Amino acid sequence: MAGSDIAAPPAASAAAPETVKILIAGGFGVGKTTMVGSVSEITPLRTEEPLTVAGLDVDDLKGIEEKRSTTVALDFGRISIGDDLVLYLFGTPGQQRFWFMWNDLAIGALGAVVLIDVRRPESSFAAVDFFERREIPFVVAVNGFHGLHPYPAEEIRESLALPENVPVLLCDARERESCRDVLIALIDRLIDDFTLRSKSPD
Ligand SMILES: Nc1nc2c(ncn2[C@@H]2O[C@H](COP(=O)(O)OP(=O)(O)OP(=O)(O)O)[C@@H](O)[C@H]2O)c(=O)[nH]1
Ligand SMILES: [Mg+2]
Repeated sequence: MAGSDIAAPPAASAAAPETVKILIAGGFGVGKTTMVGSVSEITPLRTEEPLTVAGLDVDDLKGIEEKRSTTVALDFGRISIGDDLVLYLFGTPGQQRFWFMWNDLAIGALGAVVLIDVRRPESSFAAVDFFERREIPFVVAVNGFHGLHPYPAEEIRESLALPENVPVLLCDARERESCRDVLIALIDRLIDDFTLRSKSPD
């Protein structure tokens, strides 16, 4: 009987992955909900409400006349990058009347994707300002609606007056791989920023 009633020690459990909160932001109808849904490995949480005649005065549908619903609070999804990193994705609402929620959504976020509709880049200018002012690192992802990318990334960088350390990527918010590449570029930027900070003398 010696030793038979001694339970074997539990197998060493793998270290829990790091979790990081990321915002998917940008103007009205640029494809934020689509991006979170394309890339999430869980069924995303959505808070979509139909656009109705009552909102015609406040919902600027110019250029996105086919839009039928809008995010009224947030999107939520999750994606694992390898075994040791999990990204929690929070999609912001896009309409100006819901922007007050961005401050709360940004709490604890390590980084952001600013999504731009290639046909209406001005609709995401405020999102660029938002993250610049709060010094939250971000990448710009240009969603080529209908897969069209008439402007090279460098032209878009110039038009937004973005510094060299802000990656600008061309993407398709409907394609998982494309959205994943955007998130990996953001993680690379976060690592670069962290490395730079840890080398700085103060
Ligand atoms: N053709 C095309 N349609 C897209 C693309 N991305 C999004 N859409 C469509 O455009 C519409 C708006 O996309 P959403 O993902 O709801 O945009 P959003 O930024 O979340 O919108 P709000 O939350 O209302 O600001 C939806 O009908 C999408 O199916 C794209 O890359 N190409
Ligand atoms: Mg949305």
